[in-house]
Amino acid sequence: TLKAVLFDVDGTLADTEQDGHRPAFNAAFQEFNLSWHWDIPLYGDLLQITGGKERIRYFIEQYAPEALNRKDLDEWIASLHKTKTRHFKKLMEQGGIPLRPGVKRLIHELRSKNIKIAIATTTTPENVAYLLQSTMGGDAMELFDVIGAGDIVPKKKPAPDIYFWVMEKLKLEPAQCLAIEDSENGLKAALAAHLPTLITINNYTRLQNFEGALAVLSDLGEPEKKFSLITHNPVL
Ligand code: XBP
Ligand code: MG
Repeated sequence: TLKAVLFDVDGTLADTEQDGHRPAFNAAFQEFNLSWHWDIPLYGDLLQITGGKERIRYFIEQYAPEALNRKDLDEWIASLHKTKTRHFKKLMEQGGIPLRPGVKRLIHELRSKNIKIAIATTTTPENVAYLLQSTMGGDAMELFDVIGAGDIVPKKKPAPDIYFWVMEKLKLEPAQCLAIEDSENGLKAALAAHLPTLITINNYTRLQNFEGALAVLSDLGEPEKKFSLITHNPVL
């Protein structure tokens, strides 16, 4: 029987990428007097690299290799990324990013049925707090039994490490859990951790490969707005 649901954050709980993380990166670049700008299509491409620091490094390698000569490259990326997190916080506090349909309802339904809820994400832990507090109020973090985020494991998604970390804290086996993800990288991580996984797509991820998912849904639905089933994998 189902004992826990493990939620991804970015793209799953809320559409944070396009109007949250992306402008936060751009604001940090401006603050550092860089002429870099990540537009919507470029950001879609950069999303194949999970983790903000990793994404900046990948961008430098592809588009701004002169920065590779910096002796302090690691520290510089870290401080650029810290600035990005500060801007992300500001954006979340302005409250511009709502939870996706059905997320709040599902969280409360699971809790009322004593099914544990957890978070497994590559995003910085503070970002999880900023999003949850701005959308569900000050105590929102306490709704979750385990929160696994950011650099707590060295290898980010698509590696399964964050899911293994969360399941160990929950003291549960994969077959007792359900993962909810929005992206191919997230699905790969969850499947590599042997987790049954449900996908809710968004604009950045709708054309990705979701082979192996239990089902691919438009969203988690609300009583008044039923979700639609995009594909169903009968093998699982
Ligand atoms: C989310 C990410 C994150 C965010 C930015 O992937 O890749 O990197 O884009 O967060 P997933 P940070 O939804 O698969 O966990 O800048 O804090 O890393
Ligand atoms: Mg995601």
